[in-house]
Amino acid sequence: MNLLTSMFAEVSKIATDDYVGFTFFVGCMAMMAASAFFFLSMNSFDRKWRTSILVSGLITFIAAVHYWYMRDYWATYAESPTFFRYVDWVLTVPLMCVEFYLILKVAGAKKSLMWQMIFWSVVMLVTGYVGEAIATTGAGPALWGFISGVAYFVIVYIIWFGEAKKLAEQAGGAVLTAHKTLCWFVLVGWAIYPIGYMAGTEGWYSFVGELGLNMDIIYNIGDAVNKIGFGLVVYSAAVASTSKEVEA
Ligand SMILES: *C/C=C(C)/C=C/C=C(C)/C=C/C1=C(C)CCCC1(C)C
Repeated sequence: MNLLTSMFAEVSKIATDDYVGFTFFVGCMAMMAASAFFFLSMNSFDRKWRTSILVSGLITFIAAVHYWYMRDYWATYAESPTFFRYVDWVLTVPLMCVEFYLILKVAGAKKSLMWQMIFWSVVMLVTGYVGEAIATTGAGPALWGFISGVAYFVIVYIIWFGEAKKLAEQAGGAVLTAHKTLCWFVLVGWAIYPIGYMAGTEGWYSFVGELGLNMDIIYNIGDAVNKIGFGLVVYSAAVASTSKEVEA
């Protein structure tokens, strides 16, 4: 009996209305399933696509491990696992920048493009973390969130109008289609995060939280959409370009 109770004590209950706990759980499963999918399908593609698919799998795999922790953290403390959240992002968002570079490599993308994007993504995340976890009072969150937003728009500019766009147009075909879709993911999908930030921090935008929106649920939805979605865009591009080569 003692053994049984101590065994069961390891597992915390999820209340039926604990939507944060629920989305952590489902997010974790979805990231694991997506990783298995990307890793196992990798070798059916042409060499030049394999690294891109591998990176898609790494992104969802890193997220799966973090979601495993975040789910437990939430279940134990009923608090937002801010630290794990940002460790996850600071690893996976730069990998998404690498993904842009990898698909544009056929058009001659330079490493400098990748490093530029990685730099701005790290600025975006570090300043976001400061606003969410360190400078959490007064004008802090709004100010740091604003700086983070500027870095975000620099990334949007590079891929929509800058060097990345020119390269995608030169490449054409499956690369251009994939690039365009990824651009929409960054403009619309990534914009989910600042909404979560506004819902969870204090500032002039407190009305967002008062609407009943929850930061963790919004972040969890954002992660599922963006990490799995990004990977699937790259996967479709690989499928499209591989089947074209078979026909030819
Ligand atoms: C897989 C994780 C991804 C794609 C995370 C993306 C995160 C962002 C685009 C976060 C952006 C933020 C702002 C633009 C302003 C407020 C602070 C942040 C960090 C939430």
